[in-house]
Amino acid sequence: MTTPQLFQPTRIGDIEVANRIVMAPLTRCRADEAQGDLPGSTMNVDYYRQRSTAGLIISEGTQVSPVGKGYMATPGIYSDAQVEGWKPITQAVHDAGSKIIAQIWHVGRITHPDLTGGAHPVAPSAIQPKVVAYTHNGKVDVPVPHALSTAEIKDVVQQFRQAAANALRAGFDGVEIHGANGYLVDQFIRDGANQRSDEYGGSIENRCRFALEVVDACIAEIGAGRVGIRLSPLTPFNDLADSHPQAVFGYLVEALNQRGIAFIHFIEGATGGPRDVPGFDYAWARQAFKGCYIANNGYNRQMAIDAVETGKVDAVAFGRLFIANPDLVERLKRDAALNEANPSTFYTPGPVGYTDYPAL
Ligand code: 8OZ
Repeated sequence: MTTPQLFQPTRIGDIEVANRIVMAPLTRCRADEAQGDLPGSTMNVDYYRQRSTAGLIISEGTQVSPVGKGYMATPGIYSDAQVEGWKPITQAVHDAGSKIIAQIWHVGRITHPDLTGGAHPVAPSAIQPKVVAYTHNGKVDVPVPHALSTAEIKDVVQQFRQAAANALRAGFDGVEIHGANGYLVDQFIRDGANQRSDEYGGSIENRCRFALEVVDACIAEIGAGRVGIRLSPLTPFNDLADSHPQAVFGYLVEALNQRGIAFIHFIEGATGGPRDVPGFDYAWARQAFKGCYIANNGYNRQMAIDAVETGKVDAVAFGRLFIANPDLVERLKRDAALNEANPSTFYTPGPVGYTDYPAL
């Protein structure tokens, strides 16, 4: 029997990968908050090293600025100390023969001043989402965000650009712009959060402008072959929706294609939930976008093998399965039993449920 293509090498933009199995970005809330949201503890390094048989690892979301942070103990990528912190992680992954890119992230309105050092959350428009934030003071409603001025938008674009530069300095192979799941980039794209009447709102072109400016800034800094974006056209997560997802994300996919970026990482359907949500044609996107199509959401071994074999997707990203199975690639190759993930330890400090899942 020939080895399924899922397990064979390919290129994702400029990045050569040993297989088409991608570790999805996973918020784990285990950075050193007291030291300034620093990654790079021995435990963090072990966690990534254990999973470095994935062809490509996408890091947990890393905020591009203090106000871009939405959860406790998530790492940043804006300070020199954070860049230093990432280095042992990227080094360990490379030493193990894998590749790693940084997911660069701004949460926009999905946060609370208790998480941002007191800074007020920002968004395209002053529309409060029905979302709670988990802070050191407990569960709190997120406030009505401050609508960014045009000058402030330009500053955020520059923060993403700096994050891309920092990512390469830290040893990452590239970046994934977090354009999914109701965070800042997605808040501009979808009309549920964007009611602006300037050049960043209203028409589809205007609503995609911020996303494309961020993409262009990252391309200018590190080259298109090292830039990708994660999109979730249909997810209701974080209280966000769009009235015409096919039209807006169709425009965006074509604009991204023209830019020649390395990949689009699609969350198909509702994040962590049903895949069969109507409203966007992923097969169309796969044809329209000539870069690498990374698929995510609820794939199992057979679905992943079939999707790559039939050319529906180029690579498959696994989240939960990688939390619980550090050696997921080997287990999928052998069709071995999988460990169950324990959701009660997804975001808790310490090694339990983080670095203690057994390998085969
Ligand atoms: C779950 C918990 C915290 C963050 C996302 C970064 O949805 C996240 C996230 C998910 O993309």
